[in-house]
Amino acid sequence: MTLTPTTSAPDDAPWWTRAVVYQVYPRSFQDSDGDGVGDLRGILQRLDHLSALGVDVLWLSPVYASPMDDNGYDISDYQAVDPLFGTLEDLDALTAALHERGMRLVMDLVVNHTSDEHPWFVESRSSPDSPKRDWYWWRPARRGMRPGQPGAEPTNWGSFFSGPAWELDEATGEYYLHLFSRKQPDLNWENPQVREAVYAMMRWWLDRGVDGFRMDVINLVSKDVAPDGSLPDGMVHDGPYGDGSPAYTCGPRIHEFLAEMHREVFAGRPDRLLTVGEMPGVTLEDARLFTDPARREVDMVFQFEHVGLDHGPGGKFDPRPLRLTDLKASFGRWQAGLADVGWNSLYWDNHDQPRIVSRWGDDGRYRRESATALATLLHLHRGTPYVYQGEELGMTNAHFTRLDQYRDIESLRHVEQARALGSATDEQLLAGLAAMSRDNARTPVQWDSSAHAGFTTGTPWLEVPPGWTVTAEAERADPASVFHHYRRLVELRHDDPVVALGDFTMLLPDDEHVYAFTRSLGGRTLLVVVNVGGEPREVDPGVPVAGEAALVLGNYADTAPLAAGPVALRPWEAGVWRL
Ligand code: ISL
Repeated sequence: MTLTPTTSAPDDAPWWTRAVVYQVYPRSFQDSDGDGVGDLRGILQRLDHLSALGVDVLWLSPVYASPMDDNGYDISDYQAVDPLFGTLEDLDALTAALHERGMRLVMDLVVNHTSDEHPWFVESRSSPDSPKRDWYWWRPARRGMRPGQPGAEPTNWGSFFSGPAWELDEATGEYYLHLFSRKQPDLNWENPQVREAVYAMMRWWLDRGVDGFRMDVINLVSKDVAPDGSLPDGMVHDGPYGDGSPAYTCGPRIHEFLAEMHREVFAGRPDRLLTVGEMPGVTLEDARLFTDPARREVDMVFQFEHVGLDHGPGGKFDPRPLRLTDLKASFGRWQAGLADVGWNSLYWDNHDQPRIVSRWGDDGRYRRESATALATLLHLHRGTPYVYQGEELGMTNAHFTRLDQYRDIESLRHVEQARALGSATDEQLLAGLAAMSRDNARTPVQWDSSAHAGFTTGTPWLEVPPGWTVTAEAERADPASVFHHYRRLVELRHDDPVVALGDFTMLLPDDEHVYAFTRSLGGRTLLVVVNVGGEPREVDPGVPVAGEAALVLGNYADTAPLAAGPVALRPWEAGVWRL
């Protein structure tokens, strides 16, 4: 694969091209007051950990006032901190402490929907004549049907969390749209007052000192709320619902809205800010438009192609093994597609995805090797890497054995729906959740070997995985650990412009076991070779090596310099060499 050479010179590239972002899911990071839920003061106590890792930005999942139907992604007051997490003063203290350490704070922006307890929605629902009625999507029952009659929903769309995407409001006899839970009504972005209210709130946060936003499902805000969705063979969402996604994924006015948001919120502000749009279903073509600096929409997007590669015919809870060649084809296409215009985000884990070491690595015998191999693979791509709390420790999935251990709304609704439809046995449900539930990433961060892994002195809201052994304390004490490997990857990106900005060339695209590529900039080239499996392998990456190539980074203590010819790799061995 030949790529267009990179035009950006290292010196004028934006700061975030050489930055690494660390995501904190506050509920599970560190509890400071013994109520079993993590909080802002807990984060403040652990900033040394972030400094030791060397990350540049903290992305904080929502801490706003919320009924917590979806752990804070259902917001009832955008300008208040939920008491569960602390106070606005605690947040200011966190911002200041991060700035003192040379880090930035990126807040989560959840404006596709609010909580149904947000005053905007309370007012909207109060009457069809409410001045805020049009701030949300209200529709009468389907023509010729009675409100509440099965199938009378205005469209046949399913919600992301099982069940229909419409909820009947008995009082007014109309339905409101909720792409997520019924407690997360969708805002109507067609209404300019809604957009202005959102922009004003964003400016308020920036004025307060935060450094940008991760924008939750921001590509869903422009919608064509009319057509029924096609009924898929496989279930996109559980149950007999149509797929509405063509009507709300990157809808008709999405680029206009994001350009407007940029003008109204970000224009003229210092370029220390960072914006990243979370965009399920975004295509590469659209991502180029969203991240083209000349268009001034967002700096980068989270795309979902690679994390969908192991979804089976029955959807995400019916996973299949990853084919490495599929991952190469996908990542390779995104690297090439955003080489001349735009920018990638790189991630394995977040609060919605299972843990990478359990998903595509080996969380038993080769936990350390596979976690570091997969980290090397990802971090040496071109783009801004995101590390999710605990990923840098090689934390594993939850390994729950009972359905009653789960807390996540998506998992619980999925179980409820499957039981109602009789579409899966409890054993099948348990297997699906064990592999894919969002709770896999949400178990408490394992700090030390004390009770509940040092996360809380109380009872954690979600159990620490039974049989857990990994701890931050042990990881930080061991120079060969997953933690120190992540630290070295961060350092390498800071220090070497080839890692930040070099061109990407995929090698061995048809090999099912070894992932290999080069990065080149200004005549300097790095070769990356990763054995993605527990068997030893020998491959010839097919790039000329004159004499010996020095090792830049390996995940075995004695990974050797590289000579011409085949490379012998031990289980999950990963190496970066300078050619
Ligand atoms: O995790 C998912 C279900 O498989 C995704 O579809 C997820 O819902 C989607 O990525 C959007 O995620 C974001 O918005 C949701 C919230 O529940 C997620 O936690 C958030 O990351 C609604 O706000």
